[in-house]
Amino acid sequence: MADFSTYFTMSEADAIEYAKGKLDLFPKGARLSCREIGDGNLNFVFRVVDEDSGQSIIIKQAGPVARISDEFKVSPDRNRIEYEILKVHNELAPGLAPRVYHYDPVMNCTVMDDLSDHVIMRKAMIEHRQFPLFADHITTFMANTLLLTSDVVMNHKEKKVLQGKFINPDLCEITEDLVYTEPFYDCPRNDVFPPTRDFARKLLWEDEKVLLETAKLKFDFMTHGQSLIHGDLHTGSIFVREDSTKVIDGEFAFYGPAGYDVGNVLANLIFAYVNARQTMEEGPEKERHIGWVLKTIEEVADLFQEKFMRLFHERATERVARYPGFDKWYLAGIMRDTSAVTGLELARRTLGIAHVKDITSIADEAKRAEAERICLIAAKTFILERDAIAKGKDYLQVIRDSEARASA
Ligand code: SR1
Ligand code: MG
Repeated sequence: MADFSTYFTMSEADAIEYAKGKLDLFPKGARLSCREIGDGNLNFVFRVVDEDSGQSIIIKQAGPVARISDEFKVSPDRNRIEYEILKVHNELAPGLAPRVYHYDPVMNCTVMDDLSDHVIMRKAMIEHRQFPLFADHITTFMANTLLLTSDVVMNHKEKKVLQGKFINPDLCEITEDLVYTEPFYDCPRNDVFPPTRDFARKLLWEDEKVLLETAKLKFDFMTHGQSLIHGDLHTGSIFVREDSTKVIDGEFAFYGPAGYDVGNVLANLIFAYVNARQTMEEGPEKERHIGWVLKTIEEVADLFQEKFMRLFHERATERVARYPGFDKWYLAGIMRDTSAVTGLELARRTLGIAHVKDITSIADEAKRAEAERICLIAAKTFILERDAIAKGKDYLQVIRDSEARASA
């Protein structure tokens, strides 16, 4: 039996032994079972269940390479980052992240709440389910975590110490490559749906204006240590239930532009919208569902700004941040980044290596091709027109305009 004193990639049986020998979360002699349930790009996720009481936990282990491809050699230190960010999220946004119990720097694993009574939001959105509290929950999460870790609120020396804990070179490199660079040229690693290739070439790859803006945005991402961001806040990193939202998978966390998180949420809601638009049968159910998704997009942009501003006025400690007009200037910068990142995420999930099921599961080829055109046209607008896009209604207008242009 392993004593877990040297790292190895665990099997389901090892995870049971680990829970019995290294954790104090189950009664002695409990009959434990385990299943590996990870379906993300990077890690192994073991669900360990006490067969008698039904009590369960998650053990998440980082392997030495990414699951999506062993081309990505990602430091297992990402597991420490995930543990640390879960503690921060529990403190700043209570109830909106799983509780975390244990971190093991040898086995590179973290133990947290099992959220099996929730469902991964991307999956639920593809099933066209609705979550009426989501916009409220996620905007509280983002306003709290992004403002309260910034220099507006935190003591600047303490912020720099926190920033030091979240230096995350390997995972930042993935984002720099996969989000900011590769989708904007004919990179061999891209996985482009054949009917989309020529369209992408003309719309994005051959447009020097677009390329220049993505270059500026990449340098912002690498140098603007504004807030402790989640760094990968797409709908695959969010568990939902009708009455509950939990943010998971914070291994990409680092000090970066606050708009990165908000833009990720908005772009992934747009993918959900496009999926419903292209796959649902015409009728009142479709109308209701897409109406809810569009309302959610609008509310995420607007509620985030309201809550951020309110919190800014309650919590700003930095003297100069309280000078009249600074609040609006600061938030306008975040919303400009939000628009740009919405565009980058739409483009990279369509053209790059890491796709989203909302689009790839559209079985009809012509409908998928149209979906991809909508996403790419919107992507370009969100990037180039980022100075003018901030309110919820601006997002809806871009979606409407992109739909009209995609089918023209
Ligand atoms: C190599 S990892 C590919 C993608 O999966 C993660 O969830 C991030 O979004 C990353 O870009
Ligand atoms: Mg992830």
